[in-house]
Amino acid sequence: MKGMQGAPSKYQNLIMCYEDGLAVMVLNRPKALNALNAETIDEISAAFDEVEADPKNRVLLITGAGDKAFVAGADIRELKQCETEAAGAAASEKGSKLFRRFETSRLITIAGVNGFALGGGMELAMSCDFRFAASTAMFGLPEVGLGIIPGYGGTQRLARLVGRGLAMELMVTGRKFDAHYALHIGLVNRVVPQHDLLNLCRQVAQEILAQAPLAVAAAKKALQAGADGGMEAGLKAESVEFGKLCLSKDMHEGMAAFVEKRQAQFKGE
Ligand code: CO8
Repeated sequence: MKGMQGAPSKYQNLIMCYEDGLAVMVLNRPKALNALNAETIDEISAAFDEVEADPKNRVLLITGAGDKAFVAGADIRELKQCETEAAGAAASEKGSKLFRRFETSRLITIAGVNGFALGGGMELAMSCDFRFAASTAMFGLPEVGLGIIPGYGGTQRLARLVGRGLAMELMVTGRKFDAHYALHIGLVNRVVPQHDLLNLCRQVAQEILAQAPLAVAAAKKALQAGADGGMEAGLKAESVEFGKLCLSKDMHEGMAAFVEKRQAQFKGE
């Protein structure tokens, strides 16, 4: 993404920026269109630990460097070396466990899809809480054309996002599709011109950051509990989380601010 390249980074394939509660993770491996090799998966994992460890960070935006690609998939040259059943299963599980953390984390994760989001790249975007896309973005799960299947949770998440029939069609044809089609099927929340994508993501992040931190995390937890365990589990989690929030200082602040007609000053307590 423009404006994000060239910053010094302790990572080989990532650039991290921190902006008052918003952490921005830029996948930056231009020679392979930001494809995910094992090193990049390890770096995403380490950077995610770093973001989560600091309570100041509440929203994580993931995007790709450059104009062309979000992430063009798992690294095919590296995957080609995967010749045993155990190695394949382990590589899949490693990425899968990492992406699952985006769903179970207290952080709200946004994918800013700025170009190709194919295979593992689309799987990464799908594991975020929601997605915005540049009008130039292209999506697809082309794995079956390589003799494999999505291995980072894509066989499960696409059906949950767009419904079983459509997910099956897209997955077994390996067909690529554009941002407008992604919007049409509900895979992304909004499509904007490439140059507006980062601003849109920042603006929505600011909207989230203005809310009570514990309430935002609790809302995500309840929604995820229902997505994972069904309606009963979700409703149970909702009540439990609601109860916990009644003990929070922020609830009292939010309601006092309403009554006193002023802006709430939340502390995340
Ligand atoms: N892996 C490795 N290198 C890649 C990848 C990739 N996924 N995608 C692009 N590159 C490299 C190209 O090889 C090329 O390098 P070089 O210049 O050295 O030849 C460079 O990036 C630029 O790419 P192109 O020249 O191909 O650019 P084009 O504009 O012509 O095409 C495309 C862009 C359409 C995105 C094309 O590059 C493409 O089709 N890429 C592959 C997309 C794909 O099939 N992705 C799925 C990969 S499999 C996967 O993601 C499985 C996930 C689950 C794994 C679980 C176990 C680990």
